[in-house]
Amino acid sequence: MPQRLSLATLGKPLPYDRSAVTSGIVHLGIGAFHRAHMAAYIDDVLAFDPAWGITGASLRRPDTRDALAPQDFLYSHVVRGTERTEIKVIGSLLDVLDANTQHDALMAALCAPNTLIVSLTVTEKGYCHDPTTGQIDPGHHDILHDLAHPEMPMSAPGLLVRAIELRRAAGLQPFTVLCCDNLPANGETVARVVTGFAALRDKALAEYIARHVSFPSTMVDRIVPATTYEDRRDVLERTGVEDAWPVVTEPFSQWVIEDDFSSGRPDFARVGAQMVSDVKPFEHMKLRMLNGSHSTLAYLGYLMGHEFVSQAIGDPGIRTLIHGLMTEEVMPTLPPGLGDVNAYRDALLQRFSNPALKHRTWQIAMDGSQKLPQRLLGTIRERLSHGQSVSRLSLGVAGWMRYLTGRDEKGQVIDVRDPLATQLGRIAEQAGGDAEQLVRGLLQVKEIFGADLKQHEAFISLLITQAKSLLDHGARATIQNLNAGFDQP
Ligand code: CS2
Repeated sequence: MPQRLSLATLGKPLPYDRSAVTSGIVHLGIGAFHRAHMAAYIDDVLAFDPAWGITGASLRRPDTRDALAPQDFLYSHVVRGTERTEIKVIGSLLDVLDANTQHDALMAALCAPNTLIVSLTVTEKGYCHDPTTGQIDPGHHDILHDLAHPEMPMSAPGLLVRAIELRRAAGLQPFTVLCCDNLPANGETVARVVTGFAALRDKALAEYIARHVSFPSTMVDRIVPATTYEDRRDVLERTGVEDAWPVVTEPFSQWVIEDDFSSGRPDFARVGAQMVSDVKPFEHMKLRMLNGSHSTLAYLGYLMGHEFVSQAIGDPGIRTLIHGLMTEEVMPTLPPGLGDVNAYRDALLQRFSNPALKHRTWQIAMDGSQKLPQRLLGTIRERLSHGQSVSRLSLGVAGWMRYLTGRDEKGQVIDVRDPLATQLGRIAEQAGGDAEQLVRGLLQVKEIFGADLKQHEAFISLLITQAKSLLDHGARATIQNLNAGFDQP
């Protein structure tokens, strides 16, 4: 029977004395991305500064805690390059709390004097906000709960506001709120959502937060597929110990952080993060180039039967489409000063092609209502306002609309996951396969498309043509037809 990963069974000791590490960070949303990205950077910090250990918290499910508690919260960080795999044990996670059953412990961690940073990866849907306005959604079920039970919040905004309120009452300095989610101007967005929620409770508290709490923006980038049973078996075969929840990722990692920390921070630059005064250019490039391409190839690739990103980008038609989307429709919208953007594009195509990463198109296709505004629609708006073409970008939107019909091109059911899945599915069902009804029905969803895009007849007409082609002829033919209309790269 193989031994379970733990401090006692560690093959190679950690590069620091784990018993000397104290918690300086509470992280909300202890998912695979955080454990592959920020927690790995912090693991490097601990080699020279033990004050920045992480206390993690799961807001939705206890499964991460259940998996890691028997392992002293250690886990395997598996980096799969095209040539080799490297495994490192990460020790920066000191505890994982289940917010639903350990609420008091979580509040105690948030209010601890040595907690100076609260970071978040709660995904786009975790902020209970309207993606087109960036404002808190006062009608969100979690917000309604937290307004009714301010001392027992369950949402990320509710937890942050309650902790800041208690820290203020105890005479403690506030922590810095460090958003690590794929949102535009993520620090400003979280500040708006948190002060918006506080204002619903107590305007003076909202003003205190606006005045005293730092919300630096960040750009985060690392591809992290969901961990599979095969990944667990691979770790056991390579290390000889059983790890209930390793994380798998790529060699590439990037973290750009605005240097605005009211209560101190680790030396992030020493472990490879970039400290800047303005993250926006980096975030613009990443959200539009990587994530816009990701969502486009995810929907169209899934419809064409490609389970993994590497298969989708390996399809010549999709590769030509994505190359053209980035080169002709995204890169011209990027600000100057970002270096060699052609090289950035080519590096993205290489990263997407990594066959060692089993990154499912279905995983990326999730939560499209929360992702499309910042990944595709912002770029579309900007180009439409200048009378520029958006045909590749709009095919990504049309692909998402076709995906929402819930049936793939073989007639098999698509498991559509989205906070608005019921509403979107109803619209798609009412459309009954009619492209115009599908497009016009979905464009009415204000949380996704705002009030402007449904007025743009040229864009609507293009979407209808593309959605009709996807429904009548399939994604492959539609992509071929689109690519044929352009000079090949
Ligand atoms: C992906 C992102 O699942 C998704 O929506 O597009 O998680 C992507 O892998 C990361 O942003 C890469 O940095």
